[in-house]
Amino acid sequence: MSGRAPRFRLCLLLTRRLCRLAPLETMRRAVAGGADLVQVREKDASPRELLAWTREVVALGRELGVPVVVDDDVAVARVAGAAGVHLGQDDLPPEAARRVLGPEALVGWSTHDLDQVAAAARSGVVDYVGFGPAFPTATKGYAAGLGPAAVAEAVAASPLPVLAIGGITPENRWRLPREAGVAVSSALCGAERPAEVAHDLVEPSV
Ligand code: TZP
Ligand code: MG
Repeated sequence: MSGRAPRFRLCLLLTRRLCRLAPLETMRRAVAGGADLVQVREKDASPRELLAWTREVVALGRELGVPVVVDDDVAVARVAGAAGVHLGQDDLPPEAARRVLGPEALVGWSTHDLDQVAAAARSGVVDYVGFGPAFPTATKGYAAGLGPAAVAEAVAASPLPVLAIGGITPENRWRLPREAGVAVSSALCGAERPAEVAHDLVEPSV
């Protein structure tokens, strides 16, 4: 897929505890700066709380015209009317998520090596893959990243769009292939000016 425009250029991984501004304000500004996908990522919320919060994010997503996917939880994605779900390797298999959410839903799958990238393509039900960690990140406790070369290999091998993830900032974005979109949590959520950070992630200056 080298040279192809990424399906999504910037996914905001929205986690309330990491947000410097009010979380919905962070989302509003990140989308204004160029985020074109939002993932609700709340590892510690109860299902009930996650559902209530996801409904708020989905409502804002509709207002802003940006799709919202839910990390891990297919039931919450469906009940909240989200655009889809983002699955890890230990979550429900993507085929099951597709059956629950239907043909129009977005189904993303986290991958960490080329075998997993190939499996995502073979599944026939995955819309995009996350690939990482690209760089070390405290957000998920990775002391080391796979590195830009591994991301480039994944992009070259993947027939599906790739969102690189993990430790990505405006300063290191340029090291990743342009054909990959990026999924970013702390650099956006922790920002005082999320629109500017989003802009710099979408249009790296170098
Ligand atoms: N998967 C791999 S790294 C990561 C996830 C969810 C965390 C991304 O967060 P940050 O803060 O952008 O490194
Ligand atoms: Mg997960």
